[in-house]
Amino acid sequence: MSGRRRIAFGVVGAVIAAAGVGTGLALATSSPNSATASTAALTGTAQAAPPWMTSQDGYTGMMNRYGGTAPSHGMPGGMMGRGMYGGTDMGTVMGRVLDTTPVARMSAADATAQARAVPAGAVVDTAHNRLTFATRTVSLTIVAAPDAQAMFRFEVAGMSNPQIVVPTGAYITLRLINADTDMAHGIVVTSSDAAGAWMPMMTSAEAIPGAAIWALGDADSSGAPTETTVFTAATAGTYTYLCPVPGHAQQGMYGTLTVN
Ligand SMILES: [Cu+2]
Repeated sequence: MSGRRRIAFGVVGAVIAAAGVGTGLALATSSPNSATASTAALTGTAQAAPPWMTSQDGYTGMMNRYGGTAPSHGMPGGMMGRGMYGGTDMGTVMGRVLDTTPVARMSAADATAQARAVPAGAVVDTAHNRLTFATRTVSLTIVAAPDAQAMFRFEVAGMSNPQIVVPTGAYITLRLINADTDMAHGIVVTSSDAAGAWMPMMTSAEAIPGAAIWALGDADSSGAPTETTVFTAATAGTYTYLCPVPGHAQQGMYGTLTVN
């Protein structure tokens, strides 16, 4: 392993540690207050610690495999502050390693078709880049697009990062497909304005229980990784869906989920 790779994985270790701390703090501070009161009213499939934090196949496994213990001095500022295209993109590193995690996959052709398909019960408004569901049962497929198509974008019903509108109380089955061959992507529904943060995973728990698929590895010759989660949008409001991989939301990988 080159020195550069080792540095990259060291950074991943730091991110894991930081994300762990961040998540811990988020959980610890989730007692009722103005910021989280609405969350308490929401229902859905409870999700404990994100699997990547504990799974041997996830970030922890990545640390173990590469002998990484998190540097106590925190992030190398230069690397965390830039380098999106310099070979140190966190998604690139994560995608490669998460690629070893067994998940369901679909062909690239199917992933492309899913990115264009209009979900049942939904109306497409391309003029407003909006997808509106009239039904309370929502089956939503979101595709993290390959770079060639749209870098750092979610593709839904032929639109990029559309506003998604669902009725209050909608039971949402959310499927994420990572069609990107060289980057990990995930999706989290958050109530906060975290899209501009470098590491939204540190500061944002999912606003609706269950509304998170933290990361899927690279698409490869065996197909595009896909995972499904379910949650209920019980409380009206405006939420942000974003990719929690460091830097991706900041690069524009986010959109609005409106519950009304
Ligand atoms: Cu991403």
